[in-house]
Amino acid sequence: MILNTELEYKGNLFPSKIVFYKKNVDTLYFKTENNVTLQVTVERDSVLRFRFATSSIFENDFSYGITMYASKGYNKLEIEEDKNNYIITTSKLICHISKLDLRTAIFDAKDKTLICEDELGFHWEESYEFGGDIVKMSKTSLDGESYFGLGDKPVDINLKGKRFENWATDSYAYVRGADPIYKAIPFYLGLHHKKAYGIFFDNTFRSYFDFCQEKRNVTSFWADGGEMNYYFIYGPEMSEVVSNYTDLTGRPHHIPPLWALGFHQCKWSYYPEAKVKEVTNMFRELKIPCDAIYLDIDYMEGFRCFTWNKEYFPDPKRMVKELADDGFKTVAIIDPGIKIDNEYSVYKEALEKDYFCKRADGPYMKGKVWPGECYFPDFTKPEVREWWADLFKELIEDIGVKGVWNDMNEPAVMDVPGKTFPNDVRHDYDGNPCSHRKAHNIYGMQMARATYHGLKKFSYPKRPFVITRSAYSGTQRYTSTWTGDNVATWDHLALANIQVQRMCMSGFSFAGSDIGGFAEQPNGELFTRWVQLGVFHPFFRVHSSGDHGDQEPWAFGPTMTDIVRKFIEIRYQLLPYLYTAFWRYTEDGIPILKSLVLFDQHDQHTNYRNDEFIFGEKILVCPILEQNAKGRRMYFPIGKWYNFWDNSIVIGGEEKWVDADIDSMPIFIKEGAIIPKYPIQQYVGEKIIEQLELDVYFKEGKEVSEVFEDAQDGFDYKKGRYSLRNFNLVGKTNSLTILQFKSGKFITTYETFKINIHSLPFKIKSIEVDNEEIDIKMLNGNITFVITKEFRELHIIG
Ligand code: MIG
Repeated sequence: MILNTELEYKGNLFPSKIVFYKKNVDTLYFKTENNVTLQVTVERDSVLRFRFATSSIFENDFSYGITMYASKGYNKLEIEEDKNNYIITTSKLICHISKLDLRTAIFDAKDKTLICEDELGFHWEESYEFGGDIVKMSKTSLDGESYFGLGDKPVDINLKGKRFENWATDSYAYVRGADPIYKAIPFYLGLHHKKAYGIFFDNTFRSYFDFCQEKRNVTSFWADGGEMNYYFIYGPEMSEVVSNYTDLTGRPHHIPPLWALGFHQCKWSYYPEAKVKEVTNMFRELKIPCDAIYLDIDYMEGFRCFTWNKEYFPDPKRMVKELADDGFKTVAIIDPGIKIDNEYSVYKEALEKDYFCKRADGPYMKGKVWPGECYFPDFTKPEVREWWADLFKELIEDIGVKGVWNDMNEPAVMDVPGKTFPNDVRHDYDGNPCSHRKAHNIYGMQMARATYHGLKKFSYPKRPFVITRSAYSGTQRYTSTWTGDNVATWDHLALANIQVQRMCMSGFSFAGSDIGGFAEQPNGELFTRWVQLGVFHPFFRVHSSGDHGDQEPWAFGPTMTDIVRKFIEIRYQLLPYLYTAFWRYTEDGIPILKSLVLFDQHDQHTNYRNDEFIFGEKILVCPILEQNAKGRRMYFPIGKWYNFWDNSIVIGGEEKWVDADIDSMPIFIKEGAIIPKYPIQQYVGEKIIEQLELDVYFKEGKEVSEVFEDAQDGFDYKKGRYSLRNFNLVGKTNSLTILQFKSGKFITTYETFKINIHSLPFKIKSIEVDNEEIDIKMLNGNITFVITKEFRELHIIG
């Protein structure tokens, strides 16, 4: 063993002065005297990519994070030089590259303000043990700068003052501040002087981010290997940064089937079949809406993936059909570990075809998981992913399972240090062979990707539904996700709120938490408060580990059951609203939940808020996070808000007390909003929608709302078979006008809108629909009437 490597240790190394410069269309190369090359690619006017090679030899340019659909192209590209710098100008950015040492400074092209500047900039340390470099970058933290994003970190929204690590880790019962947990999303946003930018460090090795923890005014990031390869993404709006980031790393390939936005009930585990039926029957009996029921690991034969325990589930196909007839979609778990068992066909086939991961010297990567000793498919090999996808044929096509849940894909291994594969495990990495050091953070993503392709193939013509626990940037293209094994505590409720918001601003909106807590048991109050929050999470699932008591909506007595039902019903009413937000997210990458800072970065008060968020575009929500609370203080963003429960108006821009006993929670609607609602259904598709309700909230001024609908599943919407309605509301002191613009070829099942006007500042004299006067009926100060869905202009005159 080499005990002293000091001779090899050269410390931090830095680029020296530029001696050569070359431009090739959109890419510039700067080479230094000490043989470092910086490659700058102008991806778009607002997106620059920086790559450094310390011996001027770049790696094969391959990324799992970047989507092939990322847009390219810019309107302007000028290169100049002055005494000290090369200067790159696009229509959005000016980037200085120092001739002395490759340090960069980026400015807003419009007003020339400094957005982001290198402190030491790029530097590196040679890695004696593994070869290659430990690559490092440091940036100056500007005056009043705050930091956000970074995927799933269970800490306050604003990351300033903290250091993080990205290394996907199984984290049973993690605590506040635990780091790293299940996901590795090396993307952050910086915000200062009301302008925001983002940095995506596309390096899959273990990476680190320090936001002014080590040094008060320095932010840095580094990785154990690979290249310093990062994208600078300009806003200046935070939502534009996220949208540009998801343009690079991708948006979901399609909107989820509508049922996937309903309520999901899960537990580790519901078995045998009679238990599953008991649970689903109870939902229907108690009239609590529910769309999905989950089968955790015990449905399998000795935890062998793609098998069934025939004692517990003698006829899965029949059961799944019966559940489907009752409106339940069955979702089944599939883990990566394949049991070593010569009688097991999946194992035998993978062994024969050489699909399992191996150690450096040749043995298979053997690890203990639920089935006992296992081998693990190398999902980083295209052929293995195809094989894996095909394994779903029976489960999906024959048995009729509608969704698959990928767990343990960090990958998790039991009873070993580090809880995962050793570093020396080899991976194909799509033809770029490497060790687990490089493949670890994308292993789960590639498993979810292969699963997604299997489901896509065998669910056709319906849309696939997948959930994953581990993820790297870009995983949002294939799957939904949850925040892993949380705990039934009030603090975890607060964390769930933050974690899901942060996932949304990290480009991954289809996220939720284990409602009620996975470990330990909530009391009825905590469970109910958690369901209330879950109503406003993109992924809405109750899950818990079996050994801590029951966590079904009825497990906490009739009072809580009634409240929980009432809130799940709100979710079902809001389905067209949420579906529209999903469609916006898949189209433009606009986060489905907007933390207040993302909603209004110009209002300084929002920069350190954690609890309040905007659901979709128009609904302000603030969960109750304390026991015995009868309400709470919350910050209202600037603007006017209607209390969802009583239509009272709140003027934003300050903190206020809001009453919210256990049967209520703070929900507010942005003035001018038009909120589409479906009738309450026990599951998606239970009823044919015969009328769309539109809740209209008056505003003096203008506001645009939209509602997107289609067949609720399938791919026809991509061919234009959707219905998009834009509502332009204009309110004046004595009138309210709504203009409707419709596009798309889908014909909705309903013919009429039920319009509910929530408070008007004037008395109605008449209502005209396309210039024809209609009769009106007054209901407790609210005005409700029915009009044709084809209306073009609704005019309410005071
Ligand atoms: O080692 O499948 O996070 O949701 O219920 C535990 C059993 C394995 C961890 C998941 C959890 C799931 C559980 N799994």
